[in-house]
Amino acid sequence: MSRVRTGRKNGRQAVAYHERLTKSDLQKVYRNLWFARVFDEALYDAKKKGRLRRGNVYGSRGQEAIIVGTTYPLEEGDFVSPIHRDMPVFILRGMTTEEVMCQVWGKAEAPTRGKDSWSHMGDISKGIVHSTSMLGSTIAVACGVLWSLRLDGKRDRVLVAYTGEGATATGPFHEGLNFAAVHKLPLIVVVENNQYAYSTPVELEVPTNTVAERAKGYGIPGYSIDGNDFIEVYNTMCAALEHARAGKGPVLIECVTYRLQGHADHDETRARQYRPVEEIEMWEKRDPLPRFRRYLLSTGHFTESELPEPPSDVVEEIQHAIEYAISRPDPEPHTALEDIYDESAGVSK
Ligand SMILES: Cc1ncc(C[n+]2csc(CCOP(=O)(O)OP(=O)(O)O)c2C)c(N)n1
Repeated sequence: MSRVRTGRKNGRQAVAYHERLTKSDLQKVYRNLWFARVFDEALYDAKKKGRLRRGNVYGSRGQEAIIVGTTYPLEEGDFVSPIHRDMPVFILRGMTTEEVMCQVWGKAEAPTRGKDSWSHMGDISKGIVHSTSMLGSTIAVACGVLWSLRLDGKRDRVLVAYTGEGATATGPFHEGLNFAAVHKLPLIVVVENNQYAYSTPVELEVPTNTVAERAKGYGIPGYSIDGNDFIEVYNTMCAALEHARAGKGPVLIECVTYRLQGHADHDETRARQYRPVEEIEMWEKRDPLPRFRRYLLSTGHFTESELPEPPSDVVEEIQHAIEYAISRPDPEPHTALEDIYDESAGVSK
């Protein structure tokens, strides 16, 4: 059985930033959590029914509290660098649901105009850094973005770089974090420790007790927290943002979680080959969505009927965007060689 770890806060008591969230904030958070869940379910369903024939679906089921808890406290002008399991981050940071669905379906009007699919896109005007295929290099690219912002005098812009625990075992992750720490760049590394890098369990990727301990080598704060608890993710993120904006350098947040399905749609884990059934069942009980709903009900400010599962407008928005994407034209073959080189940068074909 894999070494399943529950969140630990490294002995620090987080500040209760969540107490400043209004009822309307909490309602938005609830909606965003469901948005991520329905987004995931709708794409798996489309793939299964043969409506989506290109690429793979890499889901975030079980990891929604990380997606929402790390994006909710961000400000305009902040940057994110999502990876394959963070598709809702693109939308929560300003891309439209239609744009993202066009990317998934490889359509002509998609951000990469059909040249790539899934998360291999970005929009720097919205602070969304194009995700790199080579895992771990996200951190090195993030350093480049932050260095360029520093040269432009924009020192208070924070970049949140997402990564899996498996990717923390790559070279560029360590080189990037070292550079960020030496130069005190405002980088927040969110490690989504979902216990497996495809089928490789965390203990074969990380020799320390927690991923957060890796931060010690760079002299930066490292937190190991419960990634299935929105409140804990939100509070830790707010503290990290204060640290980074104050010019004190990077922070590493290990969000301990579990992906409640296979690595992608092509990994059904049908035979439960590499994950014990009891382990899956234990994590299903920690599902972040019912957990946040229970929290809202316990505050006494919400009634059952105010918290539908899922909210109908979420389902409508996602279904509408899928139908829109399917109805849009594919790219023309002659566009395949367009936008390959940035000729303004003096690179010739
Ligand atoms: C350097 C590199 N090696 C291998 C791959 C293929 N690959 C894509 S996702 C993945 C699993 C990554 O695991 P982890 O970093 O823990 O993230 P998770 O998928 O669990 O969210 C692998 C091996 C890759 N994209 N880049």
